[in-house]
Amino acid sequence: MASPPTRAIPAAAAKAAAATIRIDSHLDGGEERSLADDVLDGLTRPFKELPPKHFYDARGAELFDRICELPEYYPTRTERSILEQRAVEIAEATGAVELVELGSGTAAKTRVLLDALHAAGTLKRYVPLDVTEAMVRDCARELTAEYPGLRVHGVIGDFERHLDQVPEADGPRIVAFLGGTIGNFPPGSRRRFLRQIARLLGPQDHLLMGTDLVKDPGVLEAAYDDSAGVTAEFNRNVLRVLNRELEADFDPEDFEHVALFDREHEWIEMRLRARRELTHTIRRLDLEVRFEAGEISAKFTPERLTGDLAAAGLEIATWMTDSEELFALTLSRRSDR
Ligand code: AVJ
Repeated sequence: MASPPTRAIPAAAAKAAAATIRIDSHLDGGEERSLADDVLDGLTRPFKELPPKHFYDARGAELFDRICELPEYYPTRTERSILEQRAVEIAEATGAVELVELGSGTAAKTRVLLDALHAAGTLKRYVPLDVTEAMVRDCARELTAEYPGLRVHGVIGDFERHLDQVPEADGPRIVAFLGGTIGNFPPGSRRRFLRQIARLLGPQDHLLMGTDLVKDPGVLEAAYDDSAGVTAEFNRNVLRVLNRELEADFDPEDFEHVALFDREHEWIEMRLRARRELTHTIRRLDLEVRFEAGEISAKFTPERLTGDLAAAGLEIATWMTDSEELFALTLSRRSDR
């Protein structure tokens, strides 16, 4: 296992580390426009919806970290345990010299993979892509201290807009997209996004992706409506984001959190349902809305995942799951290599 994050780094070591860290920022204020545009689109539809990325302000990110620790929310710990069991095999199968991670966050699970690649002696570079600059910088500093010789090239941006800013590969690479986040894309955008990811892959590269699997609806619904109410609070937090960023006037307590598994689409739908007839104004957008809004988290069968990957020109090389088949990690390659 990796040692805990190093806090005090001797001056000489810090200087050496600095030389191995490069960070490019591509944030340009487009994020604010994208919130306004997404809200205008999403909340004027007959079935209102908001893209999940807007749920993750500082408080949202904190609440999501708490979700990951909940007894009902199995995806995080299950994915981690699959990674722990298969990391050595992944390192061997890919021979990767670099790891690109989309939505890297604190890179908590990534360390399992970096350990294996480092031990295999192939690892040269880590390329985290994330919107939160402070997280990319902290994690670059920690990882260069933990893994001697590792270079970190951080890309600060939105993985839906800045994939083309990922540097050219330095050798065989793994592009990791963990956490089941692919499930937050509706089917058409999901395939479009997988196609963009596929463009980052050369013939010798792999996509390592985590996907939550279809299972007993009771288990799924509990994972998205926990008894401690943390997921409800996470969902309602988006209303605080709208209040702050777009001068809206929502009282989060007016809304109840609902999580339902839609068997036909095979996704969890999280909704905010107004407890009574309410009309709200979003001042910055000059918009009045009557409310029920939500987001989705799709669950996969092997068939659906194979189909989505095929539409992006990818095929599964290795399918990895836990003993209860709750969650899957897949290594995929270009089908035309
Ligand atoms: C981090 C996006 C994968 O869909 O399971 C969890 C987000 N939202 N509970 C998921 C989430 C409410 C999570 N992802």
